[in-house]
Amino acid sequence: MAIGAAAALAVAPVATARKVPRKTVKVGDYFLSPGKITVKRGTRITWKWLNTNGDTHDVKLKKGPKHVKKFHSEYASTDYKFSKTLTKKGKYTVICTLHPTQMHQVITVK
Ligand SMILES: [Cu+2]
Repeated sequence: MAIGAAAALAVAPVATARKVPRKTVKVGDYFLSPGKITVKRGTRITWKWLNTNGDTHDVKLKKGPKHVKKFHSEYASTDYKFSKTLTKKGKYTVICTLHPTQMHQVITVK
């Protein structure tokens, strides 16, 4: 079954086999890394909390393109992930609300 499915995928036209672009961002003690990124429209961003963190962090959309709904993760220290697909072009400023001066990030969606 799995082999058959793989074979079917292999012969499918490239256009239908296109995957959602993904990007992983690290959430560490007092940093979001990378701090500045540019991605394609429709990219699914996953913020991944490092397992070495001692402090609690969150991820919040502070400012985004017009009509983009603000998002806010849970508060977590380790072992947590939060994902969002960015479908509108523009600039997204993301912060940790507990450490906004150290932990901020600008994502440009093209
Ligand atoms: Cu923080």
